[in-house]
Amino acid sequence: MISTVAYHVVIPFLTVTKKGQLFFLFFYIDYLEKIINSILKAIESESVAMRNPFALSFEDIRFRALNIRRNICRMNCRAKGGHTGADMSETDILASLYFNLLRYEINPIRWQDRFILSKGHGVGGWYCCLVEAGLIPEAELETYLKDDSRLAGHPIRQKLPELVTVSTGALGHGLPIGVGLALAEKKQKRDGRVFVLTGDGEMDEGSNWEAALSGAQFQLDNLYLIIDKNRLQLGDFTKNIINLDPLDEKWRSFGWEVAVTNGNDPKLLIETIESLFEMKGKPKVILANTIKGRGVSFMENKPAWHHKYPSPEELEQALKELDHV
Ligand SMILES: Cc1ncc(C[n+]2csc(CCOP(=O)(O)OP(=O)(O)O)c2C)c(N)n1
Ligand SMILES: [Mg+2]
Repeated sequence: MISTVAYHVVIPFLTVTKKGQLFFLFFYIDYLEKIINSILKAIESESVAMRNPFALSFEDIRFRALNIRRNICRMNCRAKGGHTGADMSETDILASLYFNLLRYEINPIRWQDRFILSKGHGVGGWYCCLVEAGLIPEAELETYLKDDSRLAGHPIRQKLPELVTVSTGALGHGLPIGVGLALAEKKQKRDGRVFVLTGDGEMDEGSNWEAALSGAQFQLDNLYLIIDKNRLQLGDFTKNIINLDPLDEKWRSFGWEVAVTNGNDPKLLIETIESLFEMKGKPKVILANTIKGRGVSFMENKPAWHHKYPSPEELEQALKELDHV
């Protein structure tokens, strides 16, 4: 209001003098520039308003998750490697993100929201999800873990620059980077959301708790941490290594909005995350209760399946079970 009066009344008044005219011209150009910039910003923010390119129903997401699980088992058996238990644990979370929650465009790929797989060892599940979304050719899964393949044992940004936000594998880095990305969105007045997926054992890394402090300090309500809470880590149950519970109280005390849900049920997971979208002023953490090895009876809840691949006989059995889920 004050600047409007200045521009339209005071400065034109000064134009009665020669110096005043120059002064007026200078400020009027500045004024016009501000208006044009604000219009450009409005157009820009309008043009990045994206949707999920699939927006699938819960039933369809479950179907996609089954395909992903089948591909994980086939791929790990063929490659004689991979973290099968970790891959199968996170599958429903990834399917819910890529087929419903994340806002992005395909052909060409453009992201409004960002995803970081902080539990980088679960990359096999992620590649299979990207195949399901048509973002990686299915035949390329045959190259998994081979020399020079784009599909390395942990996500490498240089190999898949359009798909991998940041290379991960050393646990405890995804959330701190997510804090930086979410803060950048705010500073640049964009409304992208940042989703970070970690394991529960990963919470042993102190860097997560520093990021928790910063996320709350900067009021990053565009930051969503999903913890794949399968109660297992590398060789044992998390409670036997470092007991994290009550994890919800810990996050609440750090100033985060906390939601607890079933991370193997796309309907509950999506509804829970959507209910957080309008909450302002705090970052959000979703404690997604999951089963490690989910979908195949002999893999479920077994520490040994953290970093184990199915034999051809086990693959046959696994595929039979996945046909009847
Ligand atoms: C900094 C660091 N320390 C140790 C490891 C080795 N490591 C790989 S996976 C894993 C266990 C992770 O457990 P969790 O976070 O619960 O993931 P899950 O596989 O259960 O989903 C460990 C310790 C690592 N990758 N990075
Ligand atoms: Mg775990």
